[in-house]
Amino acid sequence: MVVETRSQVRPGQRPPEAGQAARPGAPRRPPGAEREGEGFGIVSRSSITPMESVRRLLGFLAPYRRVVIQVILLLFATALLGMATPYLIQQVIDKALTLGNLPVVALYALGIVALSLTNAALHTIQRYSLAYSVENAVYDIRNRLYEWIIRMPFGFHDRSRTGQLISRLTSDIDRISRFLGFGIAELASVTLTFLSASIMLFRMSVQLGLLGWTILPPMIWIALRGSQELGPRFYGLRQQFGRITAQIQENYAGVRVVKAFAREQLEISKFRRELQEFNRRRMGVIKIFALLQPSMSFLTNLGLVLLLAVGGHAVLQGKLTLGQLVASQGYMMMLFGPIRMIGWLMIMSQEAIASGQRMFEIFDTQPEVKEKPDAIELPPVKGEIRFEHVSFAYEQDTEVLHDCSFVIHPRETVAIMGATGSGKTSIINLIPRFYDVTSGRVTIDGYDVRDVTLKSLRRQIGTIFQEAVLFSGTIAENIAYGRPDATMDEIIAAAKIAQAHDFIMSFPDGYQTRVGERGVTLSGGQRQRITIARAILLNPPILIMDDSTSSVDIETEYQIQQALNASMRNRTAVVIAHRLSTVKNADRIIVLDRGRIVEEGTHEELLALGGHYRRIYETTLAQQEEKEVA
Ligand code: DGT
Ligand code: MG
Repeated sequence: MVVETRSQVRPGQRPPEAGQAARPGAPRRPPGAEREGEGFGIVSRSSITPMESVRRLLGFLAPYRRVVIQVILLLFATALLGMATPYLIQQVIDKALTLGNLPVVALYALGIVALSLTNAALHTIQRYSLAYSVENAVYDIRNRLYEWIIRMPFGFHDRSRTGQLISRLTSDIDRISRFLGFGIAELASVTLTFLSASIMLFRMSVQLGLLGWTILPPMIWIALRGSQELGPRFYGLRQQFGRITAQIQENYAGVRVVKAFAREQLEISKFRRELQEFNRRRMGVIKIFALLQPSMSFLTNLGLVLLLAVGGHAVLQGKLTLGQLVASQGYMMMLFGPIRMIGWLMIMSQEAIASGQRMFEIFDTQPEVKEKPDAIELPPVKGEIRFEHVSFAYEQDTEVLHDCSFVIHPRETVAIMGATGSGKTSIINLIPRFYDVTSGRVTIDGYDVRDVTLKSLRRQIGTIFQEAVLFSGTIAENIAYGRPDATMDEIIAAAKIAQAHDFIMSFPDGYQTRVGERGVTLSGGQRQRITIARAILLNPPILIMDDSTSSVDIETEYQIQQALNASMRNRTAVVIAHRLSTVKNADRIIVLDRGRIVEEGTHEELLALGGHYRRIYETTLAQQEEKEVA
């Protein structure tokens, strides 16, 4: 399957944002913007064969096999019962109507009604059983998918626009569910009907059977041609629809930027163009339909006329009864009906198989960061972090850290400094093993982080990310995210250390104030203090913090600083520092330059050295000092 990689926002159309241009290839992107040529890194040409896809899709039905067998039996029963109606009509005409025997006519009529009722009842049970097993199977698929996505490591989520991935997979699952829930059963029923109607027709009259079969080839040809034409057109239509939704989503997310740069008109005309293209493609589909259905009807009617001519002739010659002629007409309709369906079913099956290929491809992706089968529990640590000749690359051949070695002692506070893009975030990402080193090793209390279970490792490391992420829920729930069992007292204690208690209490609902979607809007500084409280509540022996540069007022900055100082006490702390106050508080400073450690020491030592640190100090930190004094 082809993966759409066309960027929705072309470089020239991106409104220039401060700082964005300064860092080509930087990982942070404006909301909604996609790097040119970026895909999911998966499924360009599937390694999963269509057969395997079908086999594995059916595998999802395996737990419900008893119901599935019931469905198959019911399918047989209904197909066979369906064959009885024309036969009964034949009997009623030949044995009763032509002889004027009304009571027998009534008897047959009752028989036909009873048969239809039975058939309808069996159909209902069959539909319901099928839906039961398929809905359960699809439930299993969705669950597995969610679990899989949430368990995938950072690297995967960096590569894929997760939102798009999920929406793509949702539509794949829809297609799979339609195929399992309707397609397969219909395919089976159509085939059964076709075969038994053929047999019945030939039994009525070989001549009429042959006649029916001569109409079949052109019908099948039209059906298959139609599905060949429609398949790619449908695909194109969906792609275009995806483009439209993506644009709506992006403009919605970036509506402030659109307005700020007065680009409304441009966005509107862009949207109009996409919509026109959508309409054009829709008309293409409708055109095929407009040709397809009338030609099918024409062939069906042609078949009927021929049947009347040939069959009527036979009746007049006494070779065929009137009842047999009428029944033959019924069987011929049953013969043609499936052909009209077959094109549809082909498209549906092909799509579902392709969706299955895509889905299984994803399920088969091996995560880069994987627990060893014999990983041990990391015992409670003192908090010594050691980097030994660590090199690291997000993508092959572009190393962002080169041969980094350093030791952070238990309870030490170390600040990492360096220009933007120098690799600060990358360094601390390696400690909780969000990524794996390319060479060298990272150890905690002597344990290689790759030898221990991820859970036992991450439980002992409190992480405060560069971006403060809060979930929909109350403030209390957000603070207790890592420890849902925490008591209210513990939550409040953590919030106090993080300097968050006072502003939380200023809300009418206090700790029960809802944040996130449809909740109160918090300022950057407030959000950050909540995430600090979240990390403190874990009471981890190691705390790592990616302090954001977000400019806050002096008062907030002071409070965040207090929060940090308090939270770093009594544990190993690694802080990416942008503020002089943080740097001065650190026991030691590590200076990074383009992925290399260039200097290491205390504030005074590094100033005296007169190298990188001194330059950073003179250009940025000293100004902060002036601001603080002022
Ligand atoms: P900051 O936060 O702007 O002050 O910069 P740092 O020092 O935290 O830089 P960092 O570690 O985010 O980036 C170091 C280099 O690695 C930079 O050239 C961009 C690149 N990089 C960062 N994240 C990713 C990623 O997810 N994928 C790829 N391919 N490259 C990345
Ligand atoms: Mg960073």
